[in-house]
Amino acid sequence: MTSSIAENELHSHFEETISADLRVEPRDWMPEGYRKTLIRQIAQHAHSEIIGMQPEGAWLTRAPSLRRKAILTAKVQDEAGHGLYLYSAAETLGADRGDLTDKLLDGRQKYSSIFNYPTLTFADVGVIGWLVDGAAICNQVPLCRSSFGPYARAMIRVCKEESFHQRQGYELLMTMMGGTDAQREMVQESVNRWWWPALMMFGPPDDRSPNSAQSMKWRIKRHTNDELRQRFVDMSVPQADALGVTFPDPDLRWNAERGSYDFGEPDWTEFMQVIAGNGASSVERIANRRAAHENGAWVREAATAFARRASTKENAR
Ligand code: FAQ
Repeated sequence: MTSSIAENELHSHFEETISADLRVEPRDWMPEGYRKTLIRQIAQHAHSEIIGMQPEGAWLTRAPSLRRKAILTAKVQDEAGHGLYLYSAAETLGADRGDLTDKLLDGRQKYSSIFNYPTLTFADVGVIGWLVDGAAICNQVPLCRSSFGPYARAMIRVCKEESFHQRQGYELLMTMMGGTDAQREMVQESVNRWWWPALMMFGPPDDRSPNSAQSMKWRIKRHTNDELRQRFVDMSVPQADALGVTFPDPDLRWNAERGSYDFGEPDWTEFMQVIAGNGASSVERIANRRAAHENGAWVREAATAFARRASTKENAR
Protein backbone atom coordinates (compact mmCIF):
# COMPACT_ATOMS: atom_id res chain seq x y z
CA MET A 1 0.00 0.00 0.00
CA THR A 2 2.65 2.50 1.14
CA SER A 3 4.87 1.58 -1.77
CA SER A 4 2.07 2.08 -4.30
CA ILE A 5 1.34 5.55 -2.82
CA ALA A 6 5.02 6.37 -3.09
CA GLU A 7 5.06 5.06 -6.65
CA ASN A 8 2.05 7.22 -7.56
CA GLU A 9 3.79 10.28 -6.17
CA LEU A 10 6.92 9.51 -8.14
CA HIS A 11 4.86 9.03 -11.26
CA SER A 12 3.07 12.38 -10.76
CA HIS A 13 6.38 14.11 -10.19
CA PHE A 14 7.71 12.60 -13.44
CA GLU A 15 4.60 13.70 -15.39
CA GLU A 16 4.87 17.23 -13.93
CA THR A 17 8.53 17.42 -14.97
CA ILE A 18 7.60 16.44 -18.54
CA SER A 19 4.66 18.83 -18.82
CA ALA A 20 6.65 21.73 -17.36
CA ASP A 21 9.25 21.04 -20.07
CA LEU A 22 11.97 20.43 -17.50
CA ARG A 23 14.69 17.80 -17.88
CA VAL A 24 14.59 14.30 -16.41
CA GLU A 25 18.02 13.48 -14.97
CA PRO A 26 19.57 10.00 -14.43
CA ARG A 27 19.06 10.10 -10.64
CA ASP A 28 15.32 10.86 -11.04
CA TRP A 29 12.61 8.22 -10.90
CA MET A 30 11.29 7.37 -14.36
CA PRO A 31 8.83 4.79 -15.72
CA GLU A 32 10.49 1.63 -17.02
CA GLY A 33 9.01 2.22 -20.50
CA TYR A 34 10.62 5.67 -20.66
CA ARG A 35 14.01 4.22 -19.70
CA LYS A 36 13.70 1.38 -22.24
CA THR A 37 12.62 3.70 -25.06
CA LEU A 38 15.54 6.00 -24.39
CA ILE A 39 18.06 3.17 -24.25
CA ARG A 40 16.66 1.81 -27.54
CA GLN A 41 16.82 5.17 -29.34
CA ILE A 42 20.13 6.36 -27.87
CA ALA A 43 21.83 2.99 -28.50
CA GLN A 44 20.55 2.92 -32.07
CA HIS A 45 21.82 6.45 -32.51
CA ALA A 46 25.25 5.59 -31.03
CA HIS A 47 25.56 2.49 -33.22
CA SER A 48 24.69 4.65 -36.26
CA GLU A 49 27.52 7.05 -35.51
CA ILE A 50 30.06 4.23 -35.14
CA ILE A 51 28.89 2.19 -38.14
CA GLY A 52 28.53 5.51 -40.02
CA MET A 53 32.33 5.88 -39.92
CA GLN A 54 32.68 3.05 -42.46
CA PRO A 55 31.12 4.40 -45.69
CA GLU A 56 33.24 7.56 -45.65
CA GLY A 57 36.20 5.85 -43.99
CA ALA A 58 36.44 3.75 -47.16
CA TRP A 59 37.61 6.91 -49.01
CA LEU A 60 40.28 8.03 -46.53
CA THR A 61 43.08 6.30 -48.43
CA ARG A 62 41.74 7.47 -51.80
CA ALA A 63 40.99 11.15 -51.10
CA PRO A 64 42.10 13.25 -54.10
CA SER A 65 44.28 15.70 -52.12
CA LEU A 66 45.95 16.08 -48.73
CA ARG A 67 43.43 18.80 -47.83
CA ARG A 68 40.44 16.55 -48.58
CA LYS A 69 42.08 13.69 -46.68
CA ALA A 70 42.65 15.85 -43.58
CA ILE A 71 39.06 17.13 -43.66
CA LEU A 72 37.62 13.64 -44.08
CA THR A 73 39.81 12.20 -41.32
CA ALA A 74 38.58 14.92 -38.93
CA LYS A 75 34.96 14.25 -39.86
CA VAL A 76 35.22 10.49 -39.37
CA GLN A 77 36.91 11.07 -35.99
CA ASP A 78 34.04 13.38 -35.01
CA GLU A 79 31.56 10.56 -35.68
CA ALA A 80 33.52 8.32 -33.29
CA GLY A 81 33.26 11.07 -30.67
CA HIS A 82 29.48 11.31 -31.20
CA GLY A 83 29.20 7.57 -30.64
CA LEU A 84 31.11 7.93 -27.36
CA TYR A 85 28.88 10.75 -26.01
CA LEU A 86 25.82 8.71 -26.89
CA TYR A 87 27.04 5.43 -25.34
CA SER A 88 27.85 7.47 -22.21
CA ALA A 89 24.32 8.94 -22.20
CA ALA A 90 22.93 5.38 -22.45
CA GLU A 91 25.15 4.31 -19.52
CA THR A 92 23.52 6.99 -17.32
CA LEU A 93 20.28 4.99 -17.79
CA GLY A 94 21.93 1.83 -16.47
CA ALA A 95 22.81 0.31 -19.86
CA ASP A 96 26.09 -1.56 -20.18
CA ARG A 97 28.16 -0.57 -23.21
CA GLY A 98 29.49 -4.09 -23.79
CA ASP A 99 25.95 -5.40 -23.79
CA LEU A 100 24.84 -2.72 -26.29
CA THR A 101 27.71 -3.68 -28.59
CA ASP A 102 26.72 -7.37 -28.37
CA LYS A 103 23.14 -6.42 -29.29
CA LEU A 104 24.38 -4.48 -32.33
CA LEU A 105 26.60 -7.35 -33.47
CA ASP A 106 23.92 -10.04 -33.15
CA GLY A 107 21.18 -7.88 -34.74
CA ARG A 108 19.05 -7.29 -31.61
CA GLN A 109 19.57 -3.53 -31.97
CA LYS A 110 19.47 -1.51 -35.16
CA TYR A 111 21.55 1.28 -36.69
CA SER A 112 20.46 3.80 -39.30
CA SER A 113 19.32 2.35 -42.61
CA ILE A 114 21.43 4.91 -44.50
CA PHE A 115 24.73 3.23 -43.63
CA ASN A 116 23.76 0.03 -45.43
CA TYR A 117 24.44 1.60 -48.83
CA PRO A 118 27.90 1.54 -50.47
CA THR A 119 30.03 4.62 -51.27
CA LEU A 120 30.95 4.13 -54.93
CA THR A 121 32.59 7.46 -55.86
CA PHE A 122 34.29 10.39 -54.10
CA ALA A 123 31.17 12.48 -54.84
CA ASP A 124 29.44 10.24 -52.27
CA VAL A 125 31.62 11.85 -49.58
CA GLY A 126 30.17 15.25 -50.52
CA VAL A 127 26.62 13.96 -50.83
CA ILE A 128 26.81 12.20 -47.45
CA GLY A 129 27.95 15.50 -45.89
CA TRP A 130 25.22 17.49 -47.61
CA LEU A 131 22.23 15.13 -47.47
CA VAL A 132 22.99 12.57 -44.75
CA ASP A 133 24.42 15.06 -42.25
CA GLY A 134 21.71 17.49 -43.40
CA ALA A 135 18.99 14.95 -42.56
CA ALA A 136 20.76 14.10 -39.29
CA ILE A 137 20.78 17.80 -38.27
CA CYS A 138 17.12 18.21 -39.17
CA ASN A 139 16.27 15.21 -36.97
CA GLN A 140 18.68 16.06 -34.15
CA VAL A 141 18.23 19.80 -33.57
CA PRO A 142 14.82 19.14 -31.94
CA LEU A 143 16.49 16.40 -29.85
CA CYS A 144 18.52 19.16 -28.13
CA ARG A 145 15.21 19.80 -26.33
CA SER A 146 14.58 16.13 -25.60
CA SER A 147 13.24 15.54 -22.08
CA PHE A 148 16.19 13.39 -20.95
CA GLY A 149 19.00 15.73 -19.83
CA PRO A 150 22.14 13.78 -20.84
CA TYR A 151 20.74 13.02 -24.32
CA ALA A 152 19.65 16.63 -24.92
CA ARG A 153 23.03 17.98 -23.80
CA ALA A 154 24.98 15.50 -25.94
CA MET A 155 22.90 16.58 -28.94
CA ILE A 156 23.98 20.22 -28.63
CA ARG A 157 27.60 19.43 -29.34
CA VAL A 158 26.77 16.76 -31.91
CA CYS A 159 24.60 19.23 -33.86
CA LYS A 160 27.34 21.87 -33.90
CA GLU A 161 29.75 19.36 -35.39
CA GLU A 162 27.16 18.00 -37.84
CA SER A 163 26.61 21.55 -39.17
CA PHE A 164 30.30 21.76 -39.98
CA HIS A 165 30.08 18.34 -41.65
CA GLN A 166 27.16 19.45 -43.77
CA ARG A 167 28.97 22.57 -44.95
CA GLN A 168 32.12 20.63 -45.86
CA GLY A 169 29.98 18.26 -47.97
CA TYR A 170 28.27 21.14 -49.72
CA GLU A 171 31.59 22.92 -50.35
CA LEU A 172 33.07 19.72 -51.80
CA LEU A 173 30.09 19.39 -54.17
CA MET A 174 30.28 23.09 -55.14
CA THR A 175 33.92 22.53 -56.09
CA MET A 176 33.07 19.46 -58.17
CA MET A 177 30.15 21.26 -59.87
CA GLY A 178 32.59 24.00 -60.90
CA GLY A 179 34.89 21.36 -62.46
CA THR A 180 34.53 19.17 -65.57
CA ASP A 181 31.40 17.62 -67.12
CA ALA A 182 32.53 14.25 -65.79
CA GLN A 183 32.69 15.66 -62.25
CA ARG A 184 29.21 17.23 -62.58
CA GLU A 185 27.83 13.89 -63.82
CA MET A 186 29.47 12.13 -60.89
CA VAL A 187 27.72 14.47 -58.43
CA GLN A 188 24.31 14.03 -60.10
CA GLU A 189 24.70 10.25 -60.19
CA SER A 190 25.54 10.25 -56.50
CA VAL A 191 22.56 12.48 -55.63
CA ASN A 192 20.32 10.07 -57.57
CA ARG A 193 21.49 7.15 -55.40
CA TRP A 194 21.33 8.91 -52.00
CA TRP A 195 18.15 11.01 -52.21
CA TRP A 196 15.60 8.30 -51.38
CA PRO A 197 17.72 6.60 -48.68
CA ALA A 198 18.20 10.07 -47.07
CA LEU A 199 14.41 10.50 -46.87
CA MET A 200 14.15 7.06 -45.24
CA MET A 201 16.47 8.17 -42.41
CA PHE A 202 13.48 9.88 -40.76
CA GLY A 203 11.81 6.51 -40.19
CA PRO A 204 8.56 4.99 -41.43
CA PRO A 205 5.51 7.16 -42.21
CA ASP A 206 3.63 8.32 -39.10
CA ASP A 207 0.79 5.83 -39.54
CA ARG A 208 3.37 3.00 -39.50
CA SER A 209 5.61 4.34 -36.70
CA PRO A 210 4.78 2.32 -33.57
CA ASN A 211 6.98 4.36 -31.21
CA SER A 212 6.25 7.96 -32.23
CA ALA A 213 3.03 8.68 -30.28
CA GLN A 214 4.44 7.62 -26.89
CA SER A 215 7.86 9.20 -27.55
CA MET A 216 6.12 12.49 -28.39
CA LYS A 217 4.07 12.31 -25.15
CA TRP A 218 7.26 11.80 -23.19
CA ARG A 219 8.89 14.61 -25.20
CA ILE A 220 11.74 12.36 -26.20
CA LYS A 221 10.80 13.16 -29.80
CA ARG A 222 9.51 16.67 -30.55
CA HIS A 223 8.21 16.12 -34.09
CA THR A 224 6.88 13.16 -36.00
CA ASN A 225 8.87 11.36 -38.69
CA ASP A 226 6.77 12.86 -41.50
CA GLU A 227 7.02 16.41 -40.14
CA LEU A 228 10.81 16.22 -40.12
CA ARG A 229 10.96 14.56 -43.54
CA GLN A 230 8.89 17.44 -44.97
CA ARG A 231 11.15 20.01 -43.30
CA PHE A 232 14.19 18.31 -44.85
CA VAL A 233 12.68 18.31 -48.36
CA ASP A 234 11.75 22.01 -48.06
CA MET A 235 15.28 22.83 -46.91
CA SER A 236 17.06 20.73 -49.55
CA VAL A 237 15.31 21.79 -52.79
CA PRO A 238 16.70 25.38 -52.84
CA GLN A 239 20.14 23.98 -51.94
CA ALA A 240 19.94 21.59 -54.92
CA ASP A 241 18.95 24.49 -57.19
CA ALA A 242 21.94 26.54 -56.02
CA LEU A 243 24.21 23.56 -56.63
CA GLY A 244 22.75 22.81 -60.07
CA VAL A 245 21.53 19.25 -59.39
CA THR A 246 18.06 17.70 -59.42
CA PHE A 247 16.39 15.12 -57.18
CA PRO A 248 15.18 11.89 -58.84
CA ASP A 249 11.51 12.45 -58.00
CA PRO A 250 8.98 13.28 -60.76
CA ASP A 251 6.39 14.19 -58.10
CA LEU A 252 8.54 16.87 -56.46
CA ARG A 253 6.87 20.26 -56.92
CA TRP A 254 6.05 23.40 -54.93
CA ASN A 255 2.59 23.43 -53.37
CA ALA A 256 1.68 27.10 -52.88
CA GLU A 257 -1.40 26.24 -50.81
CA ARG A 258 0.63 24.27 -48.24
CA GLY A 259 3.71 26.49 -48.56
CA SER A 260 5.79 23.30 -48.90
CA TYR A 261 7.03 20.88 -51.53
CA ASP A 262 4.96 17.84 -52.46
CA PHE A 263 7.12 14.78 -53.02
CA GLY A 264 6.85 11.10 -53.92
CA GLU A 265 6.69 8.09 -51.62
CA PRO A 266 9.99 6.41 -50.70
CA ASP A 267 10.10 2.66 -51.34
CA TRP A 268 9.09 1.42 -47.89
CA THR A 269 9.56 -2.22 -48.90
CA GLU A 270 13.21 -1.46 -49.56
CA PHE A 271 13.42 0.33 -46.18
CA MET A 272 11.97 -2.69 -44.32
CA GLN A 273 14.44 -4.97 -46.13
CA VAL A 274 17.37 -2.72 -45.19
CA ILE A 275 16.45 -2.46 -41.50
CA ALA A 276 15.96 -6.23 -41.41
CA GLY A 277 19.70 -6.52 -42.22
CA ASN A 278 19.39 -7.12 -45.98
CA GLY A 279 20.86 -3.84 -47.28
CA ALA A 280 23.57 -3.87 -49.98
CA SER A 281 26.35 -3.37 -47.42
CA SER A 282 24.73 -4.75 -44.22
CA VAL A 283 26.84 -7.90 -43.95
CA GLU A 284 30.08 -6.01 -44.62
CA ARG A 285 29.27 -3.29 -42.05
CA ILE A 286 28.63 -5.75 -39.23
CA ALA A 287 31.60 -7.96 -40.19
CA ASN A 288 33.91 -4.91 -40.06
CA ARG A 289 32.46 -3.79 -36.74
CA ARG A 290 32.86 -7.29 -35.27
CA ALA A 291 36.48 -7.51 -36.46
CA ALA A 292 37.28 -4.06 -35.01
CA HIS A 293 35.67 -5.07 -31.69
CA GLU A 294 37.59 -8.35 -31.50
CA ASN A 295 40.89 -6.78 -32.58
CA GLY A 296 40.43 -4.11 -29.91
CA ALA A 297 39.91 -6.62 -27.07
CA TRP A 298 43.52 -6.25 -25.85
CA VAL A 299 43.10 -2.44 -25.60
CA ARG A 300 40.00 -2.83 -23.42
CA GLU A 301 41.76 -5.43 -21.25
CA ALA A 302 44.84 -3.22 -20.83
CA ALA A 303 42.73 -0.14 -20.01
CA THR A 304 40.68 -2.07 -17.44
CA ALA A 305 43.82 -3.53 -15.83
CA PHE A 306 45.40 -0.07 -15.70
CA ALA A 307 42.29 1.47 -14.09
CA ARG A 308 42.10 -1.38 -11.56
CA ARG A 309 45.78 -0.96 -10.65
CA ALA A 310 45.41 2.81 -10.30
CA SER A 311 42.42 2.42 -7.96
CA THR A 312 44.22 -0.26 -5.83
CA LYS A 313 47.16 2.14 -5.39
CA GLU A 314 44.78 4.98 -4.55
CA ASN A 315 43.03 2.83 -1.90
CA ALA A 316 46.38 1.77 -0.38
CA ARG A 317 47.31 5.41 0.31
N1 FAQ B 1 17.05 3.13 -39.75
O1 FAQ B 1 8.48 3.80 -34.48
P1 FAQ B 1 9.62 4.31 -35.26
C1 FAQ B 1 23.87 10.25 -38.47
C2 FAQ B 1 13.23 1.60 -36.73
S1 FAQ B 1 23.05 9.62 -37.16
C3 FAQ B 1 16.97 2.03 -39.00
O2 FAQ B 1 9.37 5.51 -36.10
P2 FAQ B 1 11.39 5.79 -33.51
C4 FAQ B 1 25.15 10.99 -38.22
C5 FAQ B 1 13.01 2.04 -35.29
O3 FAQ B 1 14.18 1.96 -34.53
C6 FAQ B 1 21.66 8.75 -37.85
N2 FAQ B 1 15.89 1.75 -38.22
O4 FAQ B 1 10.89 4.52 -34.31
C7 FAQ B 1 26.13 10.64 -39.25
C8 FAQ B 1 11.95 1.06 -34.87
O5 FAQ B 1 12.54 -0.22 -34.63
P3 FAQ B 1 12.81 -0.77 -33.12
C9 FAQ B 1 20.89 8.11 -36.77
C10 FAQ B 1 14.91 2.67 -38.20
O6 FAQ B 1 12.56 5.40 -32.70
C11 FAQ B 1 26.12 11.30 -40.46
C12 FAQ B 1 11.12 0.89 -36.12
O7 FAQ B 1 11.97 1.23 -37.21
N3 FAQ B 1 20.08 9.09 -36.11
O8 FAQ B 1 23.39 10.08 -39.55
C13 FAQ B 1 14.97 3.86 -38.95
O9 FAQ B 1 10.28 6.46 -32.81
C14 FAQ B 1 27.08 10.98 -41.44
C15 FAQ B 1 9.87 1.76 -36.12
O10 FAQ B 1 10.20 3.17 -36.23
C16 FAQ B 1 19.34 8.77 -35.03
O11 FAQ B 1 19.36 7.66 -34.56
C17 FAQ B 1 16.09 4.08 -39.75
N4 FAQ B 1 16.22 5.16 -40.53
O12 FAQ B 1 11.88 6.81 -34.66
C18 FAQ B 1 27.10 9.69 -38.99
C19 FAQ B 1 18.54 9.90 -34.44
N5 FAQ B 1 13.83 4.54 -38.72
O13 FAQ B 1 13.86 0.12 -32.52
C20 FAQ B 1 28.06 9.36 -39.96
C21 FAQ B 1 17.77 9.52 -33.22
C22 FAQ B 1 13.09 3.82 -37.86
O14 FAQ B 1 11.50 -0.62 -32.40
C23 FAQ B 1 28.05 10.03 -41.19
N6 FAQ B 1 16.70 8.62 -33.50
N7 FAQ B 1 13.73 2.68 -37.56
O15 FAQ B 1 13.28 -2.17 -33.32
C24 FAQ B 1 15.43 9.01 -33.85
O16 FAQ B 1 15.15 10.20 -34.01
C25 FAQ B 1 14.39 7.95 -34.01
O17 FAQ B 1 14.85 6.77 -33.39
C26 FAQ B 1 13.98 7.65 -35.49
C27 FAQ B 1 12.97 6.49 -35.49
C28 FAQ B 1 13.34 8.87 -36.11
C29 FAQ B 1 15.20 7.23 -36.32
